[in-house]
Amino acid sequence: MSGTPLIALTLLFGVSLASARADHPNIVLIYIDDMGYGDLACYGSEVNDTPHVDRLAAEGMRFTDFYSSSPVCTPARASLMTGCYPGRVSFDGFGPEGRSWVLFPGFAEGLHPDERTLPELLKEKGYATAHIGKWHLGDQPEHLPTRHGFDSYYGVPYSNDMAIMPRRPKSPPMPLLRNERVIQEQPTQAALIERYTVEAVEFIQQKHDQPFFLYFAHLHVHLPHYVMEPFTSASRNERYGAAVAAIDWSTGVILAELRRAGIEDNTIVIFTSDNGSRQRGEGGSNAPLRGLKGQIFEGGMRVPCIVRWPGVVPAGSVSSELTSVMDFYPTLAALVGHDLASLPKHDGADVMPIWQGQEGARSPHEHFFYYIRNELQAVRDHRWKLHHQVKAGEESVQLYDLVDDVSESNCIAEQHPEVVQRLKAAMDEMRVQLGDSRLGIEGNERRPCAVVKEPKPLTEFDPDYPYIEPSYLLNEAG
Ligand SMILES: [Ca+2]
Repeated sequence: MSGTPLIALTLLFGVSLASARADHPNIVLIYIDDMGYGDLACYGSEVNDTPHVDRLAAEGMRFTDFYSSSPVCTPARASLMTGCYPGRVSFDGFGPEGRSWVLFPGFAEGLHPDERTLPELLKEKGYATAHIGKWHLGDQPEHLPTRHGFDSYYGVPYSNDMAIMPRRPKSPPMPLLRNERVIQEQPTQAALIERYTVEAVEFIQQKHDQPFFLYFAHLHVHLPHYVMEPFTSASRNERYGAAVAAIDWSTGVILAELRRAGIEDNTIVIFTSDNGSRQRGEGGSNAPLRGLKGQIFEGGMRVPCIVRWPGVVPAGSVSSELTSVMDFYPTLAALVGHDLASLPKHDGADVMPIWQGQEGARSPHEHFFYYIRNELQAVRDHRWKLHHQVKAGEESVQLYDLVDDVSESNCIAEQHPEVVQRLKAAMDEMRVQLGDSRLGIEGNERRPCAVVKEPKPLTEFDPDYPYIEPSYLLNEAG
């Protein structure tokens, strides 16, 4: 008699523990810089070898219609942290008159302290949070990752071409930060992926018995391509293929570490890119999409995305639902128990039913909007994409059927005037919210970013300092 309640209690306790773990899985978000839609073997590349990332896709879900919020770095990363289109958090123009599209060393802007970032939301629910790699959301002390929800930071806070190089020999040397301290100036770039990966492994080893969020943002495959051996020798696609292989290796190390720690099944692994490839003869590919980094054709903004969560996300699945980088914020916030209505207004939506492969799960987004800085230039719904631009008073309209014409090669605007009108109206509604500088519309839902007075770069060129200037110092940028 007396044993029965004890067994029942144990079972009950066991069940609640199991569900608590499911509610607070670890999250590893691997974020690539400038990786194109066609750069992974599991997305059709025949020149890059990516066995570990391919395995991630085979064990999880691969998305065919996943978007970054911007075709360049800084705005995309602001969306990742806030779940918003860049304009909603005023991350769509920087520097004098907002003319720069991304942040440069010593710029004044950063995320506003009132924003509740993704790592802050996770931290509130007991997560250990670490950011490794490229931040690119402000290099002033007030703007660093440690001020926006990360317990720790290790990395270069912006792009890897913001460094001493032949064309800019007296630039601020590239800073490597530990939390908020510069621990090295102008590190050897080829070695950084290994240093970052070791840091990630150490974090997993230290935090494996509590929920953690690891945000690992690579410096590859942004130019310049400094890549370590043995990847350069083995590459079939020159230095670009080597950079992709290095990322794949690092991903394999992280997956192995999760397995060794026994937390593979209780960890969501996300792999995606901040924008499409430059695709200007450096080895990158957005195939079969049209367009490049910096453009609102699909190749600029539609990027690879893979989500693995064993037992929850169906293995080997493919989703063509429209999702975006902005969806991680509400999806993960809701998962750990936040009431989404209590969060600052955001543009992403909880897409967990899609991740779970629920029958009939559909994209919660009626539209997706494509911005160049604060200029709204295109919109898509589930089938159609309208480009609507005005240059020197001339209106340009293109309409494509993304289901039948993913490479945007056959404009059918004349055949579908009603679709053009409907999508134009959707753009006009969005302009009321987030503005459009080209049309002189301010936007009534824009929240300010933070701006510091008297900003300055974290480092300063010192002619007497023994910087590592290897003979292979490259002049590539972009
Ligand atoms: Ca980028």
